[in-house]
Amino acid sequence: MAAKKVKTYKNYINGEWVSSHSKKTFVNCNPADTTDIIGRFQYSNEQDVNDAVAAAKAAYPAWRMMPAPVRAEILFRAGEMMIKQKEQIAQDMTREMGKVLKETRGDVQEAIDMTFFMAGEGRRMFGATTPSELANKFNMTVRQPIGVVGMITPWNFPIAIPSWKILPALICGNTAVIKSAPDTPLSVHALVKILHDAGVPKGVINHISGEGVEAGQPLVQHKDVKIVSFTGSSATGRLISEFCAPTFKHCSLEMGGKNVIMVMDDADLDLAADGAVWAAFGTTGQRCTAASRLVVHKKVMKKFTAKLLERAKSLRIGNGLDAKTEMGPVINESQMKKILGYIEIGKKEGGKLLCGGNQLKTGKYKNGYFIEPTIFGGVTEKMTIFKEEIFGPVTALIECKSLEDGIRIANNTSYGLSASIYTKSVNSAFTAIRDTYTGLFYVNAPTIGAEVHLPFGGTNDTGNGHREAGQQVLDIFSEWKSVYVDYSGVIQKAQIDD
Ligand code: UN1
Repeated sequence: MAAKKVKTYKNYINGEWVSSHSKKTFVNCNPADTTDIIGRFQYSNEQDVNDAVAAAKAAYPAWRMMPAPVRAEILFRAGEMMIKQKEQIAQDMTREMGKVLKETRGDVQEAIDMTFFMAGEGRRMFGATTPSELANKFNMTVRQPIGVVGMITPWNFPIAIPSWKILPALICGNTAVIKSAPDTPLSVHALVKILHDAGVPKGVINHISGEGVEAGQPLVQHKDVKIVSFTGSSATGRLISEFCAPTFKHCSLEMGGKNVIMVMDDADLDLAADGAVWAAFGTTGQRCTAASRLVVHKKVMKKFTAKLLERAKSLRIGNGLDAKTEMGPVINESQMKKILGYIEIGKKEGGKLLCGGNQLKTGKYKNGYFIEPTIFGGVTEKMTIFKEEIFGPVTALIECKSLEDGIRIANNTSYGLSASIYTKSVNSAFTAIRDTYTGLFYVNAPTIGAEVHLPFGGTNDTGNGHREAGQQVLDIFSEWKSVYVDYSGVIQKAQIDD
């Protein structure tokens, strides 16, 4: 039988599709069936990074000078093209990343939303005008772009997260180089191709595929890269922030989570169980917003657990391209091993395995990376599975005695991305909104599902104070300039008494 021809995809540098100087490629395969090869991608190295940054640097002056509404027109065109290609991109994304089609369509939709939102910013990007202390003087603030942005993106939202970075960076007038995650270069390739076709000038956006050490690190450390925007683990984020420190490079980090759903004794338990299953097992638990801690009031623990187990056990696991599938595989072998390792630790440390816990390896699962939806009961705050981000289909039930106890447990984490409460009491809801130290909070809704026009990010080890999405993202990709215009014609001295 003739082997199926595997397509080789190229880097995108200075408006052209080019091979890596390394002359090496890597294979991208479907995590639901590793015999299904998506394509070969460039194994980029420092020379490729240098080319891409040089192209971005050269393109910057003209792009900066293009009026923002004109830049926006190009982005609007890109958004329209994305709508047309949504289904194809989603199908490809399910093949390369594994999550179910409904979710990959959502991923593309999030990129579409971000494109239109940021294109709109082309006619806003508001600064402030404000009175002056002095007569005949006008004060205002304006945003200014910064230069070349280096972006490092993860595999769990293969197009949405790149769009959160590329679109705001471009609308502000910066140019960019993106290094895609080794597991999902095709989705970034598709996004960059659309930007190319929509008319983004050469050099404004550049894409290189490859690994962290060979391609990511030289990008972060490149002297002409002025801003680094990263989404990934806290460990890598810490390294990146150290690389950026010596030259005071701007650095925006979006990292891990150990998100929590609090279920109070007055909650609608069916609604809460539906939310917990979606937040814990949607995207196979591979969202930074996934609910890996379920803090449940002791009065309803038994009832809630029964409802949760019933739902989790009935989830249909399989290839995300099959419309009936509700949960796909995990991304790759090393992640699978890591997750299974956490399950072992959970058992050893005394967690009670209530369902799942196993790799699925026979029949239709035999060529993929499948793990059952896994729920631990009786989890305490000392256990590793309470503390560490697992990034897989594993969640933990922890008992609380009251609202205050629940909030205390929720806050007992080194992260701080997303939290939620299920309750019918407006007083409990507002108390939890106020006292839970996270960047996102949901009432009677799961921890996942942020919308693009609100700021996204977290506290503690989840971030370094920045917010992506919302208008707040513009603060990552531009700098404020305070402008004073004195039209008095005489010397006026601020803060000096006559
Ligand atoms: C992520 O997992 O890194 O709120 C992003 C959500 C999605 C984005 C998740 N809109 O779950």
